[in-house]
Amino acid sequence: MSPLLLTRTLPVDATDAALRADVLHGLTHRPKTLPPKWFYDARGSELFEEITRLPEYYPTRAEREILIDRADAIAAASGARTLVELGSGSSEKTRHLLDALPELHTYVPVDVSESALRGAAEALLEERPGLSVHALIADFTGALSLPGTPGPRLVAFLGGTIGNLLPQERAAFLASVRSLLSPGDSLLLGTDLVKDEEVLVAAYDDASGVTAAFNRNVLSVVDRELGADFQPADFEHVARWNPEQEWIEMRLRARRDLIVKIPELDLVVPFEAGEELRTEVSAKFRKEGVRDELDRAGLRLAQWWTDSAGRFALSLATV
Ligand code: AVJ
Repeated sequence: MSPLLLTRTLPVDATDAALRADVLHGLTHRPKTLPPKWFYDARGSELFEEITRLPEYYPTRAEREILIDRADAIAAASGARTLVELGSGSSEKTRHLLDALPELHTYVPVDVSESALRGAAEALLEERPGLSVHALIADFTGALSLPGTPGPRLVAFLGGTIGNLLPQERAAFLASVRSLLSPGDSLLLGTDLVKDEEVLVAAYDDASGVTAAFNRNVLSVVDRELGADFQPADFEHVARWNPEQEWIEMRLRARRDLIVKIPELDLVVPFEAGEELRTEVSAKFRKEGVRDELDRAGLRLAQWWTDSAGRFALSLATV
């Protein structure tokens, strides 16, 4: 079995510094915000896995359907010898792609979580002993540099996670992906699509309250990492459709007047009863919008596939 290569481009303390900066900035500006990347500690990642199995949360199943149906077309169109997966997590959905890419030489999973990378890579190497796996511990929203692996390269960014970036962040992200690609390389991008408000809101406010627990978990992360005294139960989960921006917003609404102390930041944060803290946007897309955003980053939409119910899309873009 070929060995697993692991490269860290993220300093060990980068996460801590970024969390401090994000919390300080987000809680001292109005409206208050926290970026969604801080949901995903061990508990948050478990809750997210639980979300993907909820009856209301269709995106994971819809994307899996497309990957299964189109794996051969993706393989043929990309001819990939290297698959790079940004935010790979458990690499579960990637199996379908890997299985359809017999010519694949190298898999490059990129994630901030070293434990997720090791677990996923070890499981994959058992199944595909000939595959070379070069895992990168890196933040895909920052500057990336990829190992020199054989082309063509296929860069996959699945799950609709691009929707968690704000429009300017999306533009910067796509431009940085573009800079990783040479002629013949491609990008496979998963995007959730605009649909009925009731369906969207239910997906982010499920009946069993798993998404509410996931949302409040960000407060537990700030408590643990920065010594804050948030009481998650003081906040109500809110999921709202923003029709102008065409995104779902998750918020946490203070149930009463509160004063939260964050000793590690020497910060005291007051909340008025009813005040809302925005914790996530999850943008929903249309084909024309995806095409435009790709164009502006110097990428060309070559293929557009949706699931049979038209809820989610996979785009294949080339340079
Ligand atoms: C990480 C993009 C897949 O925005 O749908 C799920 C995260 N947030 N429920 C999304 C999430 C609330 C999710 N993605």
